[in-house]
Amino acid sequence: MRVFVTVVAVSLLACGASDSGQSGADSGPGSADGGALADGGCADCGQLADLTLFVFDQSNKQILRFEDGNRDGDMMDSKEVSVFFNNDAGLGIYNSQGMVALGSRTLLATDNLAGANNDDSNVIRLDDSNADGDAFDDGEASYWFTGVLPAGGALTFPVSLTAGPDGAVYLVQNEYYNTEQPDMVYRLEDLNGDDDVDDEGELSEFFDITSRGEPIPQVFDLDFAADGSSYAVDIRTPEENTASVDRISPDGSIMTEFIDAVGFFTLTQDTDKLVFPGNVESVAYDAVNDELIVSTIDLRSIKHLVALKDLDESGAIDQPGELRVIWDSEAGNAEGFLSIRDLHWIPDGSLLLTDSGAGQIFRLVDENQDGDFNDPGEAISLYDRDKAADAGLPVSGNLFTTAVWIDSTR
Ligand SMILES: [Ca+2]
Ligand SMILES: [Ca+2]
Ligand SMILES: [Ca+2]
Ligand SMILES: [Ca+2]
Repeated sequence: MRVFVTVVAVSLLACGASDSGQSGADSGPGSADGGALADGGCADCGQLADLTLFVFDQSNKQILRFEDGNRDGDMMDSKEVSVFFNNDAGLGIYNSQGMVALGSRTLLATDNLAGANNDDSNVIRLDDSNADGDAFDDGEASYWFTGVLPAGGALTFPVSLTAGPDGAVYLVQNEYYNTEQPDMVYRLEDLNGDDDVDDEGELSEFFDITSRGEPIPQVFDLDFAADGSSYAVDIRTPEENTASVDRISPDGSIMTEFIDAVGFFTLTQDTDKLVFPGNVESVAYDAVNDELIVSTIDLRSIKHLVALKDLDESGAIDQPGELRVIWDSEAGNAEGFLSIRDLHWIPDGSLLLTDSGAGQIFRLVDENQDGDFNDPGEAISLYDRDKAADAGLPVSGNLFTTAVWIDSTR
């Protein structure tokens, strides 16, 4: 049985500081002023105020911004969705696979194949300083990281961008398509506050994924726990059922396997919900329960969310009771659900799911507090592209990487 605790104050990690206005007076990721949350659990179901989402729409090469302006529990009302940035503007955004929100109107976004010739990879900083819902105005878009690497050469294929608990931002470079550069986790921090990381000491190598040897882990998502450990989705060769979640130590010295596909299957205790992961997709750290939430795509096309907690501190998920299935797409009442592209934990205990294929965003809330999100009414639709046109909102294509900013709750 999972019991949500009352949250008095939580370090919001990648999420936000208390910032009641919409002025862009933002704090950085992991900022010390954290943010005080009211009662967690169901008192706030569907009413998480000041939740801002940025989602990359891969089909239309644009970033959409979502907010629940009228506080009715969805992001489907007038002016609640806007085109924040696209590939028509100067710097452009062609394909983002990693974004970090620095505020309700400030965003870092990786771009593969950026620019007029779609040839450079970088990280851009978008700041809607005039608060008109986009970053198209003068001075609102700039390079945060131009892509020049410390060991020479340039960034080629960033696949993830994550805020760490130390205030730095971590970028995963995955050379899936060539071997020009090593696969690497880079640490980026704007030490001098000039809104870029191109100054001395602002960029360093955190973990060399290539150093793990063959088969080189194919990392496509990364999230941090409070102790500085980071957890990576490693898809390697799904056809051989070798998908795993890997753990990088807080000092970046070693990567070990946290759980593999066999572990997912053998440690599923509820035989009605056996997990046969053909792939793992996204990870999110739950700071209240100190556990890792992982999304998997089953060989039977069922999607699962699994909660992992290393109870005996062996460094791996290897005991019964260390794995719980908390949602699955068969039982989970998420109408029309097709595919998980991104997963975020919210400090009131809810989870955000970005459904790529169907163009939907769900918020999962454990209304009856029975430890899962499978009960009626527990999958709340925040956005549904099939209904967006009727509401006069931008109609998305395939929704991709998602960044979350949280100001406060009522
Ligand atoms: Ca609304
Ligand atoms: Ca603007
Ligand atoms: Ca700087
Ligand atoms: Ca439930």
